[in-house]
Amino acid sequence: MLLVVLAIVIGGGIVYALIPKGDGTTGPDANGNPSNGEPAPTPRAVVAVPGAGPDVDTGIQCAAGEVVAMSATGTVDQDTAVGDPLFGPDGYTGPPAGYKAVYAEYAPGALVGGLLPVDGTDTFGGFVDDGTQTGTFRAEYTCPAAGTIWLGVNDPVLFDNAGGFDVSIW
Ligand SMILES: [Ca+2]
Repeated sequence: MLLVVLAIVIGGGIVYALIPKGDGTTGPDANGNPSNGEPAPTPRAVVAVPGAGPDVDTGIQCAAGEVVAMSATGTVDQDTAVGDPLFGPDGYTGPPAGYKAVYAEYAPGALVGGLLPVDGTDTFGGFVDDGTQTGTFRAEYTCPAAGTIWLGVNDPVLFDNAGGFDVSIW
């Protein structure tokens, strides 16, 4: 019996040692707990945002002032009729090239969102590559009021798009 207990203790130690400790900027701490507003171990929702729209009501509610962390992967073809490059959640970030945006303050084709029912005055964007070389982008949204988060693509012409983004909301 003592050997079994020792094996469990040793095994537990090995498992603990194998848990990624992180770099202090992403993910939970070594105990799996969120820290400093970092993403919780399991997202509240994983939402598919189609490049060809329409905008998605995520069903995720937030309180006024709440900071909601999100991560996103995927690419969108902004116009399947031409051979443009695919854009990630950060959209087109190069010099002006004629790409149009619904919200001029964010990059064309970027993953954007906002809050229902105050859509249009509370948008957010600014997803940035998290540097893990996995095509993962992150953003934090401070909810300006109580509401439900929506997500969409910053493109006024959606029907000619393809692809989409997968978004985890923490
Ligand atoms: Ca388009």
